[in-house]
Amino acid sequence: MITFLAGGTGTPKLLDGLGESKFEPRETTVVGNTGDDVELGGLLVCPDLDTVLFDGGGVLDRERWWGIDGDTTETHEELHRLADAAGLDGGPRYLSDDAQTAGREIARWRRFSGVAEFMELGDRDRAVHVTRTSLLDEGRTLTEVTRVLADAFGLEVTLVPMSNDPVASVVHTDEGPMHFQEYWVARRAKPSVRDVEFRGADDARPTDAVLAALAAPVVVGPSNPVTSIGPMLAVPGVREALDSTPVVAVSPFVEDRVFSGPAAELMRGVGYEASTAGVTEAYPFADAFVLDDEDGTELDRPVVRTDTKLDGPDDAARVMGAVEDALEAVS
Ligand code: FO1
Repeated sequence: MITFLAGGTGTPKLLDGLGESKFEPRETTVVGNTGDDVELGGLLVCPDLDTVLFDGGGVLDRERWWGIDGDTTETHEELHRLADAAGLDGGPRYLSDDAQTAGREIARWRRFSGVAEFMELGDRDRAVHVTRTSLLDEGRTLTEVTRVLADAFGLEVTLVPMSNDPVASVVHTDEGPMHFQEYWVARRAKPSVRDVEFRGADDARPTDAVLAALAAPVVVGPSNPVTSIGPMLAVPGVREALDSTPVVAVSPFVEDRVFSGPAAELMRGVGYEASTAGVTEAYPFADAFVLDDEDGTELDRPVVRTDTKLDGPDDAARVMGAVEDALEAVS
């Protein structure tokens, strides 16, 4: 058994190397970040779960690493196809009386109007959000809904959200607090970051599935340590679980250079150096690291070096090989 902590694009890109590795997809659990999630026009959008979902299902737009490749406007047909694929009965599916009047707790602190929708939702992508949100409204947990969607997309790995409770990544900037998606998609990471808050995390619980997954050796892929991995670490019990199991982390930096995304600004914003050294400080539970060949950072923990660029399946297989070697050194 092996568990990956995934958010953004770094870990999903690494997961492309699973097929070439000694890790069995059927014995692999991917714990997905949900701090990035938003409710948009009443639909719960879970970008980090969906990247793994779409990649595993072979439909990911691999230029952007989000959304569905070649998405169209055939929303209605897609909703029916997806419901069929998931084995869900047709409608009308009237929600319980309680649900008609109660707000959706999972969407707390991240609700946006759909007017002038600030994130682009493709039509087939939207069908996933409609299905997810509707199943939540029918009373299923995010973990259960994610399993239904994973079956519909034919995922080999087990994909679980980090919690069934709401945790919202709120970036505190010089222009005020804003949800991560507003900071990243609408503002293109322009405002300067003063802090990052994981609102709701103190009251959130890791699910039994997450705790069981964290009893296995864990790989923290080269995701953004602050907004992709940070929300998971903020959920009570997760750090303790990581302290008690072998953990290998792949640095998303080459010394102080980052491959993509706003990781550097966010790291500085929360008081870490924007570098591999900062990542090792953020991950005190990591027993070993995979660093780039050109990364000379000296560590007090075992290091396996390789070219950590992830531009395709060959790269992913190579970095996954380094992860295997690092895990062997600490297991
Ligand atoms: N990223 C963008 O830069 N612009 C978008 O309009 C956008 C829409 C979007 C819709 C669904 C989805 O699952 C992801 C989407 N993303 C978009 C990516 C997303 O903002 C981030 O890259 C992730 O949250 C980081 O993990």
